[in-house]
Amino acid sequence: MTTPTVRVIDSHTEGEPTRVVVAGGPELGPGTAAQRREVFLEQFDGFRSAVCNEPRGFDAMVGALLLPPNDPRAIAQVIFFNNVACLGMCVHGTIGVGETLRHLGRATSGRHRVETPVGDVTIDLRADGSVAVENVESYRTRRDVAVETRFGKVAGDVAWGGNWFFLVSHEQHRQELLASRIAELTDFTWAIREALPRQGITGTDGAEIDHIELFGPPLTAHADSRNFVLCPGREYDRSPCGTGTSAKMACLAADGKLRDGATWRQESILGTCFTGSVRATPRGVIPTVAGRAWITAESTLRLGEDDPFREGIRK
Ligand code: PYC
Repeated sequence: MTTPTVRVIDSHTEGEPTRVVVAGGPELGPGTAAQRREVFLEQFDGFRSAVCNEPRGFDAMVGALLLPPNDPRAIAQVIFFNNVACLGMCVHGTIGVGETLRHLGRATSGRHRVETPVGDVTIDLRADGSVAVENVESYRTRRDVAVETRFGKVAGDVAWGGNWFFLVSHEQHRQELLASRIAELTDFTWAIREALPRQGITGTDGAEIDHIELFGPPLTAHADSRNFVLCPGREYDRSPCGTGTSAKMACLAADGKLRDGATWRQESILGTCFTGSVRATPRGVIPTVAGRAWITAESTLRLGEDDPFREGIRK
């Protein structure tokens, strides 16, 4: 019997890894990205875990299943997933997908539509090597909500940027955002993450807030802000988190602190940067976030039938 194989292209976007599945992924049938994600969640969780988790991946890996689009005007459909679940949208991952399509010769410079489970986005493959993503509409739903944690009371905003975020300013958290403090920052943000559902603080329709974002002053001269972002699987985002940057810009715009077309430079905990801007909508903003991705590997994963960790090491 031949061993099932999966062809992947790995990249990192400003430090955060993306593994694009280009062949050997599951057959999800016809449909929109949201419909196919339901099938993926119900029937192929082992595949998700095999691609992201050890021994083939590691906890920070974000997978992107590349699918044919539902609407032929789009270049591709993508479902994003990580070590524990599926994501709604993923901007760093979309930048990685854009760079992968360019690397494969499947996309030329310029703008292309990409279907995701939370709506269509547009990628712009730029001549300078960067990729800009016009993300889904982003907006704040709650401002200055207090949550009681084992570190004390912390107030933050709830906003959608393609995933749900709880955003906390430096005045509120008082943490030093240094790469040498990733363990402490993870512990602090995980305490917020656990406290939110206990205190009934959710996104729209009871949606779980599964990303926590702390802000502070930038360490580099060109940036406007630095962040630390905790992702759903208890890993931190090595990039400035594009959906998190979208949520942040939606909050700034709602406070009258970011006007249409002005530039926002968001620095990550590793010092890498995304450049963003917004266009106002009646509910919030349409954000554009740009950064660079670098291809790191082209590999074939083998999912041996007799491999005890065929579906990865699940926690
Ligand atoms: O860039 O949107 C993002 C993202 C979400 C989770 C990890 N990165």
